[in-house]
Formats: sequence, C-alpha cells, structure tokens
Amino acid sequence: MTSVIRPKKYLNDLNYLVQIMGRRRIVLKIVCIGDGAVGKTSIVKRYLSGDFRHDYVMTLGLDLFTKPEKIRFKGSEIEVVWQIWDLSGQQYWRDVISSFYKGANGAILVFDVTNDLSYENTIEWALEFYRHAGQQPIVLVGNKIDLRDKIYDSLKSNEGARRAYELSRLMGIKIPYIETSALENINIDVVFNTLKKLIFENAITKLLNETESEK
Ligand SMILES: Nc1nc2c(ncn2[C@@H]2O[C@H](COP(=O)(O)OP(=O)(O)O)[C@@H](O)[C@H]2O)c(=O)[nH]1
Ligand SMILES: [Mg+2]
Repeated sequence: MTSVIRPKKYLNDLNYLVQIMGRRRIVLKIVCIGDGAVGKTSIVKRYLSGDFRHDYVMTLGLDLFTKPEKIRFKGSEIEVVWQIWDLSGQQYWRDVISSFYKGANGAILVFDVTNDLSYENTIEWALEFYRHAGQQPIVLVGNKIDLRDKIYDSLKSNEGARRAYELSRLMGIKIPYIETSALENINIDVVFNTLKKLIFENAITKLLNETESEK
C-alpha cells in the first residue's frame, strides 16, 4: 500500500480504533498489585458496586472481576470489557504470577500510607510488573489516608508524589500519584478513570503503530 497512516493524527480517535479493529467490543485487563493488606481488594470492591461479574479462579488464587462499559465517542459506540485481576490471598505463589500478569494493559500499584515497608516495596512491584507485562500504564495509589489523623508518622503526600516521580523515571512512563481511602470512598473513581484513560491512549497508539508496520 502506498498510503501511510499517521498515528499522531488519529490518537484518541475511537472511531478510528473501531474501524481498524473491525469490531465494537474490546477486552482490557487491569491488575492490582502491592503488598498484602494495603487495601487492594477493598479498592476494587468499592469501585465495582455497579454492574459486574465476579469469578474466583480457585486453582490459581485469583479474583477476576469483569465490568462492561459502553463508551461513546464522536457518535460511535463501543463496548469495553474491563477485566480487573486481584490476587486473592496474602500468599502469592510464583506459578500464579505469570498468568496474573499475562496480557495486562495496566496496573494499579497500591501502598498503605501507614506502612513504610509497603511504600518501599512499590519499586519491586513496578519492576515485576514491567518484567512480565512490559511498559504499560501504572497508577500509584497511597491508600488508607483516613488513618493519617490517627497514625502520627504516616507517609505524607509529597512522599507519595516523589515515589511516583522515581517510578516514572525508572519505567520511562509518566506515573500519576493518587491518594485514596477505600473505607471513606475517597478518590476511588479517580484511580480507575485515570488508569483507563492512560490504557486507552496506550492501546490506541500501539494499535496504530502495528497497523503502520503491517503496511
Ligand atoms: N482505615 C482503612 N482501612 C482500610 C482501607 N482499605 C482497606 N482497609 C482495611 O485493610 C485491611 C486489608 O484490606 P484488603 O483490601 O484485604 O487488602 P489487600 O490484601 O491489599 O487486598 C482490611 O482490614 C480492610 O478493611 C482504607 O482505606 N482505610
Ligand atoms: Mg486482597
């Protein structure tokens, strides 16, 4: 073919995405990562109060939630099925890990603002995600901010922001930092909406690059 499609021009154009994919339903996978007890499951459950299905993958110790969403863009409607994967137990078996990360389009990386070790371990989690899933969008989440009043030496906002900056440099992508309370329902929607937007931009760019290289 002689005509060349310029990806930048079509970035964010869902019409175009639908056109090149030839279908109106896409599945996108989000994984929740971070130390045990930081609030990953609470965050997912809080978010998924609406229409969703919950499948527990018994043998693997994984919780898998699916949430369909209709997205309208410039007169075109597509169905996106979000798959949200959460490790069920505190015990993370190595053989589960690769199926868990396989095909992930993005990650929610959670630490607990009252737990220094969970903050330190965010680097390891990000690197592990990168090793298995490649360079995909990540949102860093500092959870349990409702406990800041009670726990004197909790991590501060600027420490979370600094960690996001360090992770961004390490991973070569911009990683936003968002503070949440699953308990008080603070910023839970913001986390998912931010990540979804990043995943979309990323997916569209990749698809367009693939289309480009096939020509
Ligand atoms: N105070 C407070 N507790 C929370 C919050 N999120 C989760 N928790 C509690 O922290 C514990 C661990 O939560 P869970 O969601 O199971 O963590 P996970 O192991 O990362 O999935 C539970 O007792 C939750 O009730 C929060 O935002 N604030
Ligand atoms: Mg959990």
